[in-house]
Amino acid sequence: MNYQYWHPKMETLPRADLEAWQLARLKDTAAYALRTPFYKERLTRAGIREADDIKSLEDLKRIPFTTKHDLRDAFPYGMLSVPRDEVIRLHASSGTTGTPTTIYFNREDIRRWSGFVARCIYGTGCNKSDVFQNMITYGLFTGGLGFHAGGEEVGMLVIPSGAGNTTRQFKLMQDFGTTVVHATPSFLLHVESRMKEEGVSRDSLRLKRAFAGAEPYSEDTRRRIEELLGIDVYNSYGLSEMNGPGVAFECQAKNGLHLWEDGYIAEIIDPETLEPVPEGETGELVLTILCREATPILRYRTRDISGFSTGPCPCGRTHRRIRRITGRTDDMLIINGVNLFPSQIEEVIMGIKEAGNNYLIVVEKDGSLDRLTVKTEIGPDIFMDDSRPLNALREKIRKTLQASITINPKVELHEKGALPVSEGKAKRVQDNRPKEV
Ligand code: DLL
Repeated sequence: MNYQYWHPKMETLPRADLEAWQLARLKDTAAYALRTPFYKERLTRAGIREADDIKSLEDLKRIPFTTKHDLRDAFPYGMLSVPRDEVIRLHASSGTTGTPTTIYFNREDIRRWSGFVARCIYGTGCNKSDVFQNMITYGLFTGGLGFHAGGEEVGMLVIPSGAGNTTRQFKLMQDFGTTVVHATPSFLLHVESRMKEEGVSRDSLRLKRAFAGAEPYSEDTRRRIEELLGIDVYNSYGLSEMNGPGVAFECQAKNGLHLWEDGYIAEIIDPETLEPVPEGETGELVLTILCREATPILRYRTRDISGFSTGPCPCGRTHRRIRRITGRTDDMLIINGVNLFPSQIEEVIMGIKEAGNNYLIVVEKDGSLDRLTVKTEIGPDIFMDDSRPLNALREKIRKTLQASITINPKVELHEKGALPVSEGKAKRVQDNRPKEV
């Protein structure tokens, strides 16, 4: 494989140099953080009154974690560390679960962010001859503008199609010969299942690659999208608190996501004890941003569950890789005392080829017990009026799920297109149990 690097020197920097870079950048970031009342108080209490009080990367551990709660408390301007006039953009989380969190960027911050996204895109083998259709939400969400800028930086022809409207997406793909798309994995699956109805054949498209992220998905889902569309799918990870996309990305070796350590310091902790887990073990990802002046965030608890991949990557990059994120610590369902992550269900469904591309997990109370129902669309080769294959599929899903999750779910099969589709992040779980107070 001929691996290509956007920033060859930085992407293959020896570890010692990378750590020296991180230390210098951590000091810069702390200097900006000390300008905000929130961090001034926190850092001073940790014995860091000025940036030079940080002598080594180990000193990071003296700084307390930052949580989503802290960012909300600081809304709207409490985390801003440069004069308002220097800020040229903001992005915000949707705020559907409470006060939104806002991140500010100055010109340099935007430039650096675009550079990281360009690095991700280029590392998958794209170049300026590509036509890139960005099928993700623009606006306050970082996925649209983040990838847009990265794509332009690489020099690709960027089509800012945004999410939704599959008919128009197909038209754009055909008119302009789109070679690369970016979307959530659930939207990619939806696009694929609409192809037949829209009379679009795979051969009428010139697609080669897709970037898929913004929500968890399994290796089986990746494989399904790759096989159905005949393309390469690359996993893309990021979060708005850390700019958005461009934090970690798969290279062409596709064995873990390189986390750009010149832009971020990553730690994996045990979410209960808050201590670091042994190297390679799974835990909660904690990130410190090193590439943003206007909103520095130190030791942010992402709630995302992952771990470092071990061993070097054949691509030659020195930046450590994290494993595919399986979910969030706050995603976990407890069904009659058994812990369950939605990703475990997804893995089973996507591994059964007769099952369709969409599913929904419903949890309800049945007396004092919890009841789990998994609603699944059927694949194109099965018909709702043909009861034998239908019953066989239902039983196959039920048995495989039971063996995997040790809970016996009810399985409901639905016609293709019957379950709700989201243009952005998929809402896979409906927990209808009364909330405990
Ligand atoms: O989703 C940024 C983004 C846009 C990433 C486009 C990739 C592509 P938020 O809306 O703040 O930002 O949501 C961040 O989404 O903490 C994870 O829980 C989840 N997430 C993002 N990427 C992945 C991924 C954007 N590849 C939250 N795998 C994160 C699993 C992901 N989960």
